[in-house]
Amino acid sequence: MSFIIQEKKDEVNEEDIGNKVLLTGLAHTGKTSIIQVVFKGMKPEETIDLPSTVRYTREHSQLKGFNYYVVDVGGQIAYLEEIFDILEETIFTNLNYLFYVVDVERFEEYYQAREYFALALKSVEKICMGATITVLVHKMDLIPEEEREEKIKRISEIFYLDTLESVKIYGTSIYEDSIFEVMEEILLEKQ
Ligand SMILES: Nc1nc2c(ncn2[C@@H]2O[C@H](COP(=O)(O)OP(=O)(O)OP(=O)(O)O)[C@@H](O)[C@H]2O)c(=O)[nH]1
Ligand SMILES: [Mg+2]
Repeated sequence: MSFIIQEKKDEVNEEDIGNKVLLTGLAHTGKTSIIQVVFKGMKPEETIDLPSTVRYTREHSQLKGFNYYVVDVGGQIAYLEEIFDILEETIFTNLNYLFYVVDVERFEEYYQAREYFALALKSVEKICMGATITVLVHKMDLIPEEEREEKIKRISEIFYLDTLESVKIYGTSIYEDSIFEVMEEILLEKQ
């Protein structure tokens, strides 16, 4: 069944696709939830049992009346390895926006997250130079208000963001307005 869905999605014509948006990051960080909540109107609590994304999905979506072509890459290592290898051209060609999602609660994965962030930067530099890159420090609802800035600072340091002036970093949660504010700020800015 999922194989058939994947095949159909692969038939999507990349011409006239609107802005191409990629969400990537390690497994279970909340990428599919963000897409479902922001673009599809799913309620945050309905994301709890979303299945892990297999390989990747791509589909046309709308935000505030504008068209986007949204690519969601499953965060399991085998799928990440694939997008920086045999799928690199498919995933990164014509990309306008890259969102790299980090689960703020999984601090033991911050360094592994950096590895794949670095690969994503390389692919952007090679294939879609100029794409807007944003790091989402996600699931912020799980962190007390007074500790949030510190988490963002920590991930900025680990990701060497002080050397990457064009990359922005935000704290987000699907249970708060932040995910809508950030996605709209970034995606609607040039419309
Ligand atoms: N507390 C909290 N949980 C969240 C948030 N966003 C997503 N989740 C939960 O995180 C879990 C994983 O979400 P997914 O969207 O499937 O994660 P994913 O990054 O697409 O995972 P893969 O497809 O395996 O790469 C789900 O149980 C979501 O409900 C958030 O902002 N806060
Ligand atoms: Mg997913």
